[in-house]
Amino acid sequence: MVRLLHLIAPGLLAAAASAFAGPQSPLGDFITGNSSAGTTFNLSTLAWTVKNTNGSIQIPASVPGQVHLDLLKAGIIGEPYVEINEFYQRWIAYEPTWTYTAKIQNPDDLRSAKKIFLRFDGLDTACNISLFGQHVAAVANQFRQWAFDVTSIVQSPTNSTDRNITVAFQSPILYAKEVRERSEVYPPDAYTNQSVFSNREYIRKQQADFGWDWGPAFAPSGIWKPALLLALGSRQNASENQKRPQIHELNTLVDIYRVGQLNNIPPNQNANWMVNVSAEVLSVDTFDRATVTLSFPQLQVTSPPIRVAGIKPGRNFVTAHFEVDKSKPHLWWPVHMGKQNLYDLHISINPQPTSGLAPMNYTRRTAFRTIVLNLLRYPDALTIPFGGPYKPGDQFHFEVNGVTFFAKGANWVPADAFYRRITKERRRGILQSAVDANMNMVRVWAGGVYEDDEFYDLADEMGLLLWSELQFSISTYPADPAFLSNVIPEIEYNVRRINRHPSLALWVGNNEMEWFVLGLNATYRGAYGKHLLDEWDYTFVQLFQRVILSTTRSITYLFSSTTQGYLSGPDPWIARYNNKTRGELYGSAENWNFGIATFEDITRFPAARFVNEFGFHSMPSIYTWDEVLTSPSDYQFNSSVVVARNRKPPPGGTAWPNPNSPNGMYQMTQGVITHYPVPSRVDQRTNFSMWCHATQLTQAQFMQLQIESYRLGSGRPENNLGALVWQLNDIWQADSWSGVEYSFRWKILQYHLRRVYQPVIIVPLFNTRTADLSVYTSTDLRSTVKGTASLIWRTWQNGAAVNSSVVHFTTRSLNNTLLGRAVGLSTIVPAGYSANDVWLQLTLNATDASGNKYNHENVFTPVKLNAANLRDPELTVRPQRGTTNGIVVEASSAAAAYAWVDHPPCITGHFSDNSIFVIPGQSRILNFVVFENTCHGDWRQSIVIRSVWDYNHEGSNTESLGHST
Ligand code: BMA
Repeated sequence: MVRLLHLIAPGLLAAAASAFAGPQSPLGDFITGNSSAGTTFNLSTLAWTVKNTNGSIQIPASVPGQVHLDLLKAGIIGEPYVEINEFYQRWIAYEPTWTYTAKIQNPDDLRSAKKIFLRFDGLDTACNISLFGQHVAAVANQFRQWAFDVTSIVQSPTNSTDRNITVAFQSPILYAKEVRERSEVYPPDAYTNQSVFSNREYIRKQQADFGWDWGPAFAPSGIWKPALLLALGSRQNASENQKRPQIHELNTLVDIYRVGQLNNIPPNQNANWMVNVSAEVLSVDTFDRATVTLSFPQLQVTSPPIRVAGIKPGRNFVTAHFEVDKSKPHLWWPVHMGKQNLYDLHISINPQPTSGLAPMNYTRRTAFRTIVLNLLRYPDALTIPFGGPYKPGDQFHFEVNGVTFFAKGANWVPADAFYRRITKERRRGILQSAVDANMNMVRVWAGGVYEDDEFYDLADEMGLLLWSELQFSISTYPADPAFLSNVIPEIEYNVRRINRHPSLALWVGNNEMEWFVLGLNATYRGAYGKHLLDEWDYTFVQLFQRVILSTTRSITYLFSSTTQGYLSGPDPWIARYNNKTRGELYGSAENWNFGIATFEDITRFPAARFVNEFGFHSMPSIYTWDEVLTSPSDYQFNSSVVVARNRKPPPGGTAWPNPNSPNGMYQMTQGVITHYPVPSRVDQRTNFSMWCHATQLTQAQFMQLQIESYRLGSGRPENNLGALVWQLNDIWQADSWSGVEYSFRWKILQYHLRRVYQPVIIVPLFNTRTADLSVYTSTDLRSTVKGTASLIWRTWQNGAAVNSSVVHFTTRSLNNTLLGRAVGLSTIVPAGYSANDVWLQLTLNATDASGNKYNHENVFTPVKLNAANLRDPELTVRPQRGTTNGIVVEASSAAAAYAWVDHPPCITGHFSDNSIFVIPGQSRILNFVVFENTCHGDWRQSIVIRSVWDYNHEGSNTESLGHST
């Protein structure tokens, strides 16, 4: 078979690509000067309107913006997230055309420029652009930046009256369908996983816009990123020309690596640094003696002027590199491993030295670090620095600055279905929630967008590593020239843009597609199955790898998120697929088990090098529901509004409400009734709240159990060095796998993650099949820790200690220590006590080699809490005197299981701890870490407290749950 796709040589495509990129320039009306922006006209300052196909709707519009948000502002629609508005608002995505128009008031000001370009940092998605009545371009890729030479249109308009700029968006749903229908080479039975609307794989648009198994389907359109008109140079005279910028920066790759470094391979940490800069610029003229000067003012390091190849009119890559002595910069480290040293890199491009033309100067913040995902085979003769003995096979772990570490984290999904309303504070709040939960890594999952620089900047500052993905997710994607020639510039643009950020940890080709395509390969078998796999291999393993590896030297490329990794490499890297040797271990794993009866079975957890997805869904809190439910009758676990928002499993089509919801609701219900007293409160609202809480407790316990097991994996033959929970955040207010709700409120999970991701932990690992309880310590610190652990059996009745022991331990880096073991409940539980009456409190205090102190607390309940003889703990909470954010939690009569405090909605942030066991006589002080406080008066007057006891007992102070303000 002739494979059309081989006709495309990546290098050629790269050269022909018209993707332009760039961190946002200082914007404003006709800013003149020697800025990197040149003379720019910010199109967002125009009076835009947007209208539907027949003009029956015509309203003011925002640029950047999205049509749903314009309609909301104009009062045409209500808040899309409220009740079932998502369903009522589907027509917006089906509307054939949304046309954005604005009049450019002052075109005469542009007449003197030598060249005029129209620059869009993002258009979502398929649209026709015209200016002054003339066609400029038709484009269809949300993730690219565009720049068009419109000099002749502006300076010699054919239409004497039309002074409009117009961007007409086609319905993304109709566009995707059309592309599919006219396709000749695409898989005829391409399978779109997860979505409500079909054919998402045919449009380069956020894939979750078409619906996902935790989110709505709005498929918004709009000019979603800034838009500029650029006037470069002057046609008038030489002296005028000297004042006007000759070049304009679109996007700059900053690639800092150790001299001799190759992608995917741990570099020599003693080598000097190479700083490679490649600026993508627009130029008005030919400049054949241009120079670039690079400097780090904070380091007092400056390169000599570096001659660059001739710059031509139009689009150019200006590339220069210089070496920085290894002793000069301080390294950038992830959080908890060291400081986040960041440096400004000054870039000066001098188009024509001695000509009097002004150089273009700008700054990019960056850092010095190496980060590698080590996928190489374990050496045969193993000297084991940590853990072991190893299971042979391939490695799968990150090394930052040559240091191997355990990646602790979660998966990021789009923080709103409408990108334009994701504020910096929202991003900061969620990323800070990751850091505060002791995570060091977040996976930017492949069904959203390539996040922008603000997102990576925050992560750079916080020391959060970002496992980043190309935006392709579980489907079969076209591989024909038209598709690939649109996608390669998309990848180049984003890889170049993001590369300067030290938080960038990895590029992965897509979400879960190795598994998906191997499945198709097995289903179809024969020639067609082979075709699908070959085509995928060509695109994601070979082509994208070449694109990324020819763009950056500092980052690892992995072709799929969950994978068996590479069979061989590095030149070229070849995928392993099913080419495995028995007894060996490769790649990363996921764990998806929704069978409640078995999910505590630790023997079913994957023994893998790295587990990059595992999760269970739960309800958000009542406070988050309050944002979108409007009728008291909605406040029931199975009310139609609540069920309609459940997307697990997804509908797999436009059927509404989701016909598969009962399945997901059943799983959550089973999780609750299998483990806890069944919530049965008289007040409907309180009962709903208890149910939501109980689903969260199910989720939190299940995740904690897995992470404990994966962390112990660092000292076992699988040498597990990563656990990323599915998922960190939410796109809207609904049940999902998240640890942080849309309202920022931490679910129970997030508090349990904060504990289980601590550097030194104590783990009661219980095998439900054999009733084997083994208590371990484990650490991911770089040094050995020493300490003591105390194990105290207590009663539910009054929390009294009935048996206790103290164990001294030493635990090596990335390793475990077995403190004790007992088999069989009758042996485990202290003599004379029933398993239903007691629980085990485990605490540790440890010190590392530098004298830093650590502690951790855990519990083991020998029976499920619905079988435990719980008593009313008579919980109380009060403000801690002399503080503004401290509270005191006390149990006056019995031990409280998973005591939980809720803060009012007027304050965001999280408590220092929550979901804790409280013992009579031992008050617990919790501090609130405030993100934002808009409460009137002391917010602590409105705290609500509960524990598992309250699920099915009246009389506590929880009746008014959520009503506080
Ligand atoms: C994983 C993800 C997502 C999905 C999640 C929950 O596989 O990659 O596609 O939302 O599972 O089903």
